[in-house]
Amino acid sequence: MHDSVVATSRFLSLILRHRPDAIGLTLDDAGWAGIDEILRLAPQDLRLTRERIDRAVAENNKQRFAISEDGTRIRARQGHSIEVDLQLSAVAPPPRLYHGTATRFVASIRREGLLRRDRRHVHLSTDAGTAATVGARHGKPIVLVVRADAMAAAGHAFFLSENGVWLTDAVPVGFIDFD
Ligand code: HQG
Repeated sequence: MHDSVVATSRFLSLILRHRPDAIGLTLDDAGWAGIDEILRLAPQDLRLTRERIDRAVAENNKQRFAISEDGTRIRARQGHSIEVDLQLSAVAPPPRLYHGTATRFVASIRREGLLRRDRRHVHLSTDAGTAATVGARHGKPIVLVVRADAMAAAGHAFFLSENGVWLTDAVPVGFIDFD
């Protein structure tokens, strides 16, 4: 992605997932914010424009953001730490899902299972390669295999974000393969 697209994407992630208050923005219950309001409140030095927002949405490597059908609002598709209701319905997961983490977290995960930590959900990928990239953000990566079919059969709900990330509340240790 181009530098200005990355800068815009980072800013949008910050205000739409974690800190809308940083610029005095308010999100609705489903995480949507008015694009004109963002343009009004964004720091001047970011030189944010409607065109830059549209480009950051279109060229985003993970399709992190969605614009409403009428073109006036924007939200993040997943990754929130603030409370939002994305209005996703529970769906049956594939048999196996993958979670990338850092080796230094493994001992704790063996004790507690996967916890959502600061986010609304535990994030899981359909392929091990994507999970390895996610894990590398935290240190030496390791990919854990989640037996999602057994979890679903045991009554755990799974959600699929609009950009293909699988979400669940927590993964008990009994459903994780560590090797
Ligand atoms: C770890 C990015 C110790 C967990 C990615 C992870 C993803 C534990 C870290 C999305 C634990 C939380 C989310 C336990 C979980 N003990 N550590 N019991 N349970 N952890 O960033 O999954 O690029 O909140 O393994 O691509 O790394 O921003 O979660 O290492 O989709 O769109 O606690 O963020 O998306 O870290 O990443 P994070 P994540 P974007």
